[in-house]
Amino acid sequence: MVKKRQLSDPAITPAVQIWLAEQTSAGHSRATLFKSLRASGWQSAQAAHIMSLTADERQLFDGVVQPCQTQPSTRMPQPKLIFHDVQVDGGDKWVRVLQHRTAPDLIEFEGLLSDAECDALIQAAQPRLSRSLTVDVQTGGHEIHPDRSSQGMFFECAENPLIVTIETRIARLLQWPATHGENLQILRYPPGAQYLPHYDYFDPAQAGTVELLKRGGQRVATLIMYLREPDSGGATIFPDIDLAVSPKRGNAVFFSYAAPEASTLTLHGGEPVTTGEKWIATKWLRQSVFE
Ligand code: PD2
Ligand code: ZN
Repeated sequence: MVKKRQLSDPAITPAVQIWLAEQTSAGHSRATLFKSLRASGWQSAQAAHIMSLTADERQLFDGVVQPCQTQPSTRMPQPKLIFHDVQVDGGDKWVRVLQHRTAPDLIEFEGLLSDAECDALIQAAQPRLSRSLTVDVQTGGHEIHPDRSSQGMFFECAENPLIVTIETRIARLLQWPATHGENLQILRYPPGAQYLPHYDYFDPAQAGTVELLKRGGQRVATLIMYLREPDSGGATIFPDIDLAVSPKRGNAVFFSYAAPEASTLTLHGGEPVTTGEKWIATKWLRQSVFE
């Protein structure tokens, strides 16, 4: 019979913590790690505690709910603003809030990423760039589209320690599990490149949406992080609320949409870069586990 371990068991630290960090860096999913802990004798609540899982994740990894259940979540990604909206806990650092709006829920952050992190992301992405695709709303697949003239790539989930660090910080900052998001995307906009105004959620009226929702449900929020600022142009604009966010290196803009509707006022676009190059990283958050 498998020995039941206690939360106070000294084996939890540091050995388990080191094992967890190594397995995460090796790219194993949180679900896989949870199952390994369970197989080696940890109770579900203990394994969830060790991995800091949310109640939803624990249920999902325990098989109580199915990954593709698409009932809308009542929770939303939502940074916990403290000290009168001045900063947010990112786990390994505090991140300053430059502005906070409520219709839509939108926050502009300062210094979410360090200069070294921005450079490392650009350097790792550069050799892997190709012309950015947009979602084909008819089929749920992807296509080249004139509305989007940037180049981009996706990192693998937890593909290296830098990605793990950034994903972990984002999860803490937005209070949303790292499992409930698409892989980090990098985009490069040379002069003239832009992203015409659009919504990031999948339009329920389009035929391809059923297919897209099978992987993690709807998108519920977007985090755009600026890695390199162009010399001119390239602001992220929100036409419905008359807002333009400057693409300042290390900063980020977060906005959420509780329903896939234009009434969320989350229409947004990337203005053409006029001189220099703009680089961003985008994280799209989903209702449930994206696998
Ligand atoms: O680069 C931007 O400013 C931008 C604008 C609109 C990025 C996205 N959307 C996106 O990545 O969804
Ligand atoms: Zn967008």
